[in-house]
Amino acid sequence: QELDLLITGAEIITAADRFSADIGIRNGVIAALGTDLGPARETIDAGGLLALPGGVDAHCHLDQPQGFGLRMADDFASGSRSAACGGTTTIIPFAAQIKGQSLRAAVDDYHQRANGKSCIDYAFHMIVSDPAPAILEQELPALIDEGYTSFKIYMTYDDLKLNDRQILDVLDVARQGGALVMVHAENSDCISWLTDRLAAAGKTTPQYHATSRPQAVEREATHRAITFSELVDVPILIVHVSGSEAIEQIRWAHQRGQRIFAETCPQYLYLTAEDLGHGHYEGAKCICSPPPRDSANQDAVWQGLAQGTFSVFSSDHAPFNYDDPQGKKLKGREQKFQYIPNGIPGLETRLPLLFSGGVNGGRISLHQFVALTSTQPAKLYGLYPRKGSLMVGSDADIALWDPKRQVTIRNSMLHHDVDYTPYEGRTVTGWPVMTLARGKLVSKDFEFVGTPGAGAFMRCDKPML
Ligand code: DUC
Ligand code: ZN
Ligand code: ZN
Ligand code: ZN
Repeated sequence: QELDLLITGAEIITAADRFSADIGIRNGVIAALGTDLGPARETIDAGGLLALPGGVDAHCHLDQPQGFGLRMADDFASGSRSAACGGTTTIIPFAAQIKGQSLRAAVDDYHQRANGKSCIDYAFHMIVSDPAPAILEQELPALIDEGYTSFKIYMTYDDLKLNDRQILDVLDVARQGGALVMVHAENSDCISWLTDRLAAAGKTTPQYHATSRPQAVEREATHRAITFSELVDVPILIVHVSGSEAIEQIRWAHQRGQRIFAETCPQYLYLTAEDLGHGHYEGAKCICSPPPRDSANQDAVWQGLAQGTFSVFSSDHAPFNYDDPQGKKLKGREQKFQYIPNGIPGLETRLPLLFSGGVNGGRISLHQFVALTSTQPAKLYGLYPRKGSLMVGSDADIALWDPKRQVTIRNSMLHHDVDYTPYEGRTVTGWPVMTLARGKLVSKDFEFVGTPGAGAFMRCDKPML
């Protein structure tokens, strides 16, 4: 039987292996790996390129409604397009429950938002902000069984945060259902107390965002979350870990034999708190939470990646325009750090930034790169081996990398709908010059060639821990 597509000449890299083989694709699936795979309707010559499993971006926010007249800049069309052009073939954004809303209604709402728009496959994590009895007893267990096997909880933000008692209740439901809970670990009262003190002293420019959320508030909440995980006896994953102090807590837990998983993001490798102070207000472009730290902490995060403290490397893409009344500029409102929406864009730059500094910088191996950006998130969120590897039978989600290609990042070349990138002007080495999703080209030579709506919703299996 004829192949739909044959990719020849690439070196195949997975989390475990490196070998030369042609890739035969039929019906969107990898049908064969080897030589002399027979006739194909189309062929891509990938000589000199590396074939990696497409990236799985397990932490991104798309089309998430905001209060105060703010609005995210990317929906599922522009967000998935940008991801695809950066070598990512699966995204797992959030279906966020609003307090008082049923969880089922939240999930339905996000299906509407994604339907017909995403050009690559997607799954959902839920955000549980209101663990009312009916939600804990009925909705959450039912949704876990239907393929929503992970959810995020917050220890900060008034509209999202759970108290300690609620966190224990929610973790217990995860234990019973075999779900994975992602924890945003920052101490809410400490942040609001520090913020009020800064405000009283007139310190409200963007640089004070970092002052209001020092590592201590992240360290304390990380430790508390680890303690809850121990009490309930359920693994958790700490998201967007920013520096050495939270890393120490995670290592401490590992030494005690606890199953604590951890994620970090490009901003903690490439940005610092100083970036928030540039240009008086323009530092707002780099406001995210937890905030970026300093170069010593960047080194600690790199070490955590190299040593296996982290399992997952995600973008935490949370897109807001800068020069926009609905974005960072806060038109009609006082321009104070505490009102600036938290989050930065990064779906398209996630993989090249890690590849450049990590693989080409000699800090991590190619296999670690694949593990952190594709295989491990696919396993933890129940998408493996459909996603996260290049095996016969896996979806033909493939990024073809030119490992030596030098690219100076410009927002004008990116495919999101955000009016800036925090990485403007940085030069990286290595770029995914072709990306295939289910055997179809979605990006080629920095251009989007995919189809909005071609991506399918994926139900997640139980986490493979
Ligand atoms: N947490 C996230 O996960 N994303 C954006 C902002 C935040 O606080
Ligand atoms: Zn968060
Ligand atoms: Zn500087
Ligand atoms: Zn996030």
